[in-house]
Amino acid sequence: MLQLYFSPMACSLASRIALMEAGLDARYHLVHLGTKTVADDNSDFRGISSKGAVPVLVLANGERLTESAAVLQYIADLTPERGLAPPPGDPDRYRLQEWLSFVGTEIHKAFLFPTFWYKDDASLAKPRARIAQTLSVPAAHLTDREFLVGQRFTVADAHLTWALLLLRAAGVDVAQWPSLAAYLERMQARPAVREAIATEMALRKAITPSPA
Ligand SMILES: N[C@@H](CCC(=O)N[C@@H](CS)C(=O)NCC(=O)O)C(=O)O
Repeated sequence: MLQLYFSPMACSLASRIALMEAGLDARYHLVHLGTKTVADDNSDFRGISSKGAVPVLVLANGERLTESAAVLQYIADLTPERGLAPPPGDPDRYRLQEWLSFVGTEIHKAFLFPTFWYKDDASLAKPRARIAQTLSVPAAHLTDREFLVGQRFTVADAHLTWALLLLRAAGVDVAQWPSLAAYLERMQARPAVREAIATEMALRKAITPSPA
């Protein structure tokens, strides 16, 4: 069985969404990113991946795959009938990779990562100055489209959905871009997406100490 190392509401949420949209069973291992420990047995997560970052997907043959763009495409290709990625060779496959890369670099690493890990204003000035321009790209693209690629939900949508949820948590009001707000609402109406988010929100609440 596939196994996913994840942290609640981290970028690994996109992989959980993909697994659920694919209808694939998996064992889920919660990772505490602050201490880099696996909740199951308190072991060092760096023993699973030297990168110390989620997602890590353990494949049926025991190999471990990291990097959201790779993990998401791997999951999509396990169930081609679900259409979670255009098939290899289809020109739209490159569009999918274009969006996975955009979300992973321009939104995640350029904005969300510094926002959640470096809280000081000096480090955040440049990311904050850039984010509106960055988000105008998917906002314009989604003005007359239901999904990022083609006519159906793909793993690129799973990735962007996660990023938009985190943007909200990072204080970016997605409502400034009506097409993005409507898109996020549409994505959250999907049963698999809704269930994945509810599961991770509950886990996050359970492990985050409530404010005194
Ligand atoms: N390039 C990786 C980035 C993964 C990543 O940064 N994951 C975050 C959670 S969203 C993490 O585990 N951070 C812990 C760390 O980097 O120490 C990907 O796209 O999967």
